Amino acid sequence: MSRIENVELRLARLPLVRPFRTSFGIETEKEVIYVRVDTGSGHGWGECVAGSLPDYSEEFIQAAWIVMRDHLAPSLLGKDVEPQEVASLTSWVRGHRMSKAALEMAVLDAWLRERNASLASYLGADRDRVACGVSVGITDTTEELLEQVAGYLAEGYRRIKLKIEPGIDVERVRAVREAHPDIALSVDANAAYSLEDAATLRALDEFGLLMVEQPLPHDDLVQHAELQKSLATPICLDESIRSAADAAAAIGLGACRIINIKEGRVGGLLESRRIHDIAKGAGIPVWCGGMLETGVGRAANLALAALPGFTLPGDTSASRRYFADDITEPFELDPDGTMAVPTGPGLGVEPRPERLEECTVLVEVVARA
Ligand code: NPG
Repeated sequence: MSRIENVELRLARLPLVRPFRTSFGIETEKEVIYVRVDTGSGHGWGECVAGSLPDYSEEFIQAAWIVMRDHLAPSLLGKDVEPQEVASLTSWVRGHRMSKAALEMAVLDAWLRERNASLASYLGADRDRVACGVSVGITDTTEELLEQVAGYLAEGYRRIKLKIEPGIDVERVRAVREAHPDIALSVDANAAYSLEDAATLRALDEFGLLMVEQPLPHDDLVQHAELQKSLATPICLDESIRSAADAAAAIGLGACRIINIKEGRVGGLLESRRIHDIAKGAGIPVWCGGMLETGVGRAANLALAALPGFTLPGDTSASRRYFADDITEPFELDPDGTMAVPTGPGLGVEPRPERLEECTVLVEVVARA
């Protein structure tokens, strides 16, 4: 590819349609860093999924900004970088996977645009639409939850995932299951339980859930393996899987029967594909998670979710589930619960310039010395 001339970082804020509550806390607006790489002949965009607070992961916006500006971008500037080289050129920085992933996404976008190829075809997608699910935050009341679930089902979503936390779990799930006996239903604990809560988690077995996602701490595999032995419901790991090596270890230990892949959490789209390949080889279904991405990151998720091993609906919801006015043209759900995978070069979408300006609160450009 042509040399990387500069890397632009943009901090933006987009209001959320409704507050999103998980076992970590409540988010009312989406704060996001966009990364734009410019080469002599073109450009590419990436979206960094690091959150405002170091709660879901130790990564967070302010740290991501510094590590991209002072360490990662300078490692790429002035070089002809192939997408697969982003990981090796930045491997001297420990961790910071979400930041590395955002830069890799931008390089991939620019590189694919030069070749007039779509991200989905480059990754090896075998379909042009993907089945979509939706993640429902913790509500104040069961009535509110039932109302939201009914609304999403009416829109066509093919799988409902309920956020749970200790004390707001079994009865909530029972209420939703009774109202909708046949839907694909799952729960996500975001690491809020411990092995001592095994009885509560076992109580979920009677609801025929597709999976219970990340019940135990993020840095544990052994206890998940222990728990899985006594649960009928498949455990899906999210936070615990940060690399292809983690995925192989988790599968080997029997710590999960399903894996949620998020490109940011695992350091990029190429590592995501490696996890997909390992899981597929082991007969473990994967699906594409979401981190309240705006249109840029959503496009990348849709491309990934179109790979053959992604056999369960992902958290690849429509733009309007989160944003009244997304940064790109909005992604829309078909009434059959599927969404089209972008087919244009690279990510197939770009931030709309006026919307980007409106939402931007800070810009810094890291240029070649
Ligand atoms: O649809 O983008 C989405 C959100 C899906 O529930 C969702 N994401 O724990 O998986 C999660 C959760 C999350 C959101 C995690 C934001 C981290 C940040």
